[in-house]
Amino acid sequence: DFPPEDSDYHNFTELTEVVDRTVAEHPDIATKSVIGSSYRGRDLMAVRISSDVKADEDKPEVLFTHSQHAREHLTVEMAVYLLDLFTEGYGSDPRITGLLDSRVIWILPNVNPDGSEYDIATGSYRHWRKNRQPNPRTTAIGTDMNRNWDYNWGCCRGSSGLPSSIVYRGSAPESAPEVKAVADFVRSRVVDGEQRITTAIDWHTYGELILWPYGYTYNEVEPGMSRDEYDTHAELGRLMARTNGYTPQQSSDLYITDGTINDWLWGEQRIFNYTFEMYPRSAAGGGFYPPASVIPRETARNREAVLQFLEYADCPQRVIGKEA
Ligand code: 0X9
Ligand code: ZN
Repeated sequence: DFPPEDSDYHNFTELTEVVDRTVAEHPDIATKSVIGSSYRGRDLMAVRISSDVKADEDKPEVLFTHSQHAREHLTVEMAVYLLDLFTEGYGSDPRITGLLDSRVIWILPNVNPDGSEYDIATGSYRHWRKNRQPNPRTTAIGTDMNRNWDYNWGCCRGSSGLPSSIVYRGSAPESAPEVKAVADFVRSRVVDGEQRITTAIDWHTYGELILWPYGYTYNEVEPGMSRDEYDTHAELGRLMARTNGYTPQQSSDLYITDGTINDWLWGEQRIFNYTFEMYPRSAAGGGFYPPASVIPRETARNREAVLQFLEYADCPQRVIGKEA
């Protein structure tokens, strides 16, 4: 489990309890579904939050994915914060009430539960990143889920073909069962040929960054990313960054990556999307393991960014003055 001084962090059992309690207390607006299983058989949970004031067909959907990387435990706390923010805010905070009346929110609070649990199992952090899926013909365990998505997989030296690497891309796109399950879930939101999810944030640590696609190329405009689409990502990213003090930039400005969820969500699904790299800014702030005392501050720090993000979910291009 977490070390005693970090017991405010939620392990997977505690996270499941929070989810179950939240939906039990707010059955009118929150429902849990299990979208698949991890390699070791843990539930991959999705929480849907929305009111039924408006027909679903008229509501854009927003996706939040958390904890692709095992050691990035603060992102699970971000999911817990969002669950509470939306369910407690509905009916009491007019802005949140309006958003839940007009949007469908999907929170996937831990898409890599095997990795998270492995990271804390001995009581001392193991700095684990990948999932816990064995690889054939080697003792090296795990695939980096954020190199396993089916868009330009392995294209550009932004991942590794070696199972021992921390950025191992897996044996094939979606070879990680967790990635396959989340990708299937996203594909299942295509209704009548239209992807209902318009916008998404994938939560990571650390660096205090807001990153937008593509990660596989340094170019801003590429096949499938027009100037307006790039500018929409950049403008909305900068707008959100003004509220939390993070640094906004294209993903590849950090380093080249391929097979990430960001590139897949945009390249394959046309979902405007970001990676948020949470606290700390540098290793000095505790790296992947900041003290539990920062959880309230560093989750609430993203409140305004998330609410503005939801406000643009009906038409992200509005941020550059172009209603698509
Ligand atoms: O390398 C990653 O997967 C992310 N950073 S982390 O330190 N959390 O591992 C960054 C992914 C950013 N997205 C793209 N470059 N597309
Ligand atoms: Zn990460």
